[in-house]
Amino acid sequence: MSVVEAFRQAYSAEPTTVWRAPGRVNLIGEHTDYNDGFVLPFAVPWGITAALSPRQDRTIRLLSLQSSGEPVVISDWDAAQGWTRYVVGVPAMLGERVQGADIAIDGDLPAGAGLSSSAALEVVVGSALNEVYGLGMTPMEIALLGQKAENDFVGMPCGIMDQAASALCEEGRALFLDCRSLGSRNIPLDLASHGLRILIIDTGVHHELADGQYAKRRADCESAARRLGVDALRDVTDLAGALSVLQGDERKRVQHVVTENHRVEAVIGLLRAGAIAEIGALLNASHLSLRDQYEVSSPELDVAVEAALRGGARGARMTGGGFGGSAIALVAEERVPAVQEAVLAAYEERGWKEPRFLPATPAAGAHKI
Ligand code: GAF
Repeated sequence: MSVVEAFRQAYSAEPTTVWRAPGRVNLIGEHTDYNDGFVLPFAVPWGITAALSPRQDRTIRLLSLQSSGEPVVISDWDAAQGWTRYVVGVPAMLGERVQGADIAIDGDLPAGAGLSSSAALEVVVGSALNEVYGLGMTPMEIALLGQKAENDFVGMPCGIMDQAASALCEEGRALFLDCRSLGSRNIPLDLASHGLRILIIDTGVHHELADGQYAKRRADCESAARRLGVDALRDVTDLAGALSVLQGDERKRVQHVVTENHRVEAVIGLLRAGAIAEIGALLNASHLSLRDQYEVSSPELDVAVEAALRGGARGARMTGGGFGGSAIALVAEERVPAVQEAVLAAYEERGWKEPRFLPATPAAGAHKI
């Protein structure tokens, strides 16, 4: 059943609008967004579709095609439970500018793959509310609203990357975002004409503790910035000098963030030069830095990356927050079967659950359908 049919059946009315917002993978620029740095995500072909009508009271009725039964009726927004908080958090952050809504949602993002279903949910709801309540928000303002819902309502201290990717990406392009100025450019990423593919390797694993670890990494960065007397790690220009006054975790986090920002800029330079295949070494360096300096990888991600490279990938790295989720591998078309076989064999050897492979083609950001 389509989301519009589900809406009609549940609420006996036509929806006022229907929007779709995608998930994302991040090509490079990991754990840099909340350090005012650079990121380069692109939207994936999977996402969340929402049919929505405004209501005259402050009630949200919410139906998901992925959970059976009747719509959930939420009148006390603060008391919303579980995944519904990602939805309700959005109108909650808009205060008196909105009333309630009847919503039906349908998602085709692979669950638990770390492809930002939460950001897609926030952005799709924000986009639809923006239209029906005539709020006049730009896509970046919708992204910031989604981030605020996640930070202040859900309680996850994420940066802006995922919501910005979901709101601003364009088909066939990656989004180069300066997370301080919020200036962005859509950079062509024409993999097919170079005979390349980006393969998502979904490890199917999500380690507990991840959320606390994310907050801890962010706190490490903020305390290191204070110690260095800079507003954010983006401002560290003398890496050797910074490392000489830092110790332990702060030292490692700074090493990652500063070098990762340079890697994003280097990838941008190569993409502009039409040298996509050459970004592989930078993807590899990013992974090692996330594994050894930022300490957010996992055995499943490391094995996926190492096996992909053994199978002939041009580069590979974990993508997203880490501690499980997905890795990406840049692979020449003809090497795709060999890369998949190498990863499958490595997982089988360890008795791990089979990973899933998904081809990632850069897709469009949020749009009305
Ligand atoms: C998660 C967060 F939500 C993003 O803001 C970003 O920090 C990412 O981890 C790491 O780059 O997806």
